[in-house]
Amino acid sequence: MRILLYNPDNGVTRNFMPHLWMFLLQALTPAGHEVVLIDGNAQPMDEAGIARFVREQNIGLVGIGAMTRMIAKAYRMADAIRAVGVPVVMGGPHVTEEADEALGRNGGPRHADAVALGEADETWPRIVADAERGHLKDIYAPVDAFGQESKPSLKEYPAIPWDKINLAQFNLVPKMAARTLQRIGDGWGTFRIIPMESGRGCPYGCEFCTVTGFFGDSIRFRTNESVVNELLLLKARAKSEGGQIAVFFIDDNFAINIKRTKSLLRDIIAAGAQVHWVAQISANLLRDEELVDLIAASGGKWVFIGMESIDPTNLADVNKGFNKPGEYAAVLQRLAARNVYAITSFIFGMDNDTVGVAERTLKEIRTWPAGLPIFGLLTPLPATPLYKRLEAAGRLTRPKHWQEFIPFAMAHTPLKMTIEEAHAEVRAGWAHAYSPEAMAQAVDSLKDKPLGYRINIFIARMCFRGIYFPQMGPLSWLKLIYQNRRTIFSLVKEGFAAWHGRPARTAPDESLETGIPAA
Ligand code: B12
Ligand code: SF4
Repeated sequence: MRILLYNPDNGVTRNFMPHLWMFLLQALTPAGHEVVLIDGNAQPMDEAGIARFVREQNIGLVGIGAMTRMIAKAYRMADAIRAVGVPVVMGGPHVTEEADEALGRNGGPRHADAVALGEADETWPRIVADAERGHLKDIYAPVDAFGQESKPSLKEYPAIPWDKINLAQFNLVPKMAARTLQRIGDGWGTFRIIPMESGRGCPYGCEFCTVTGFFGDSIRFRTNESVVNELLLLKARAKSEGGQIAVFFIDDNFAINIKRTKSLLRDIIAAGAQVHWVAQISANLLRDEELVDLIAASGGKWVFIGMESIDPTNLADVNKGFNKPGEYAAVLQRLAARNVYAITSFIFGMDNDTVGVAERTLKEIRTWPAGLPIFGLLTPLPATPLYKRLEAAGRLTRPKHWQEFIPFAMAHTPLKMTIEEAHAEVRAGWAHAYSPEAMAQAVDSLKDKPLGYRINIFIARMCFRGIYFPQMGPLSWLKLIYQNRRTIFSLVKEGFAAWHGRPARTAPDESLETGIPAA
């Protein structure tokens, strides 16, 4: 049977990284089936396009995975596929919490023939077998022989065949530049950000987060050996095709068990398996100097930190009191001292936020080493403690907000601001943090660093914004480039000066040790 695994885009912004679940389920598919992957972020498709694709390619089963904000599109695509007679199974965090919605059991239309609840590592082979026999069940739940929920152990993790998978759709280097760039340095003909997990689960239970409920509060890890082998495979592939690879460790808290993280990083270094990598680590775990040394030595370039707020009352409200705003600056300096930078994530519209929260936050950010700030709004995702609290208090204004995805729009009323004021704050956060002046300031604040690092920060800032903020199409890119022409010109000028051996701010031998351009 030919199986299509499809991940929809949200129709507004674009991710730069493919989704792990597709590669994982592909690797877990029993022999004898052919699996085709389409990520809507890389290959945008509409309903007619996907219906044509499944018919022309003789697809016998479609698997769709989606986050809450992509679910409306996922349902539309599923409807189009089912209309041409091909069964659809849906999985992922949203349908796990809203299975009745996907199955049309709550009064709405049915979108999926079957739903895979929770982690599907062990149920997927069963789903494929049932689909082949034409006997799909409505619901597949990960349970043991006694009907108890069972979480897959990651000790026997499948080897994802990165050396063989067709990754053409995930190359971030534009086609027309690939040939030329292949000859630069070790080769830049391809550049891909690859998702990889080393463990699952998070015990912290922040109120707005899906993870503790979905993956559980006990953490499961892969063996160091399996992670190292995967890195080596990826590294070899990049080398063989004259390209670059960076890895996003998608673990929710990569250093949740510091001892184990250190042992993994030491094994990566010992095996020469370093690639440039990004990971999510909470600020409280980055107090450990040895950990930060190992992060840098093992290829760590960017750390995503869920700072959420600079206000301790807000943090306590969402059960994230372990974040201490007073130590954010020290944590970021500790990272920057090793040339590791931070993606700092903030949420506005929290209950103690008042008008001006964006400017207060930006004022703090400007005192920190340059990084990639991101701003979102507090969003009640289905089944989270936050959703339940706001629902009980009658504060949800759009209880089924996912049925119509609107970027940067609240679904409840904050306590000390209006919804419109919260929207204005998030717009101000993005506008000021990524204005041409802020970009220039970020590059300039790194004047003691090699040119490569400054170029890296600049490119990362240009690209990263596009994951969260609409930045689609060549025109909006050209506009962005034009607005930032001064910074681009000064970086290029400095690069030429260094290249021609003229005195420049940067020593030539260190000038092109770039990190990854985007995460
Ligand atoms: C990496 C990541 C991202 C990446 C992009 C996604 C990517 N390319 O991988 C980035 C950093 C860009 C990102 C952004 C956002 N993310 Co995010 N992200 C993650 C993260 C950390 C890892 C995803 C992952 O690969 N997990 C590991 C795989 C193995 O798990 P999985 O995807 O759930 O798949 C398993 C099962 O769900 C199931 N399954 C999944 N799909 C399918 C499909 C089928 C057919 C079947 C059978 C089974 C199945 O089987 C898999 C194996 O067991 C998760 C948290 C997490 N730990 O999952 C959050 C998470 C998915 N993100 C989340 C959110 C909210 C966001 C943002 C909206 C944040 C924001 N406010 O801006 C943005 C949206 C971006 C956008 N473009 O719209 C939420 C989603 C909650 C929800 N209900 O939808 C999560 C769960 C985190 C959280 N705090 O709650 N994210
Ligand atoms: S630390 Fe991160 S992953 Fe863990 S519960 Fe909080 S937000 Fe979710």
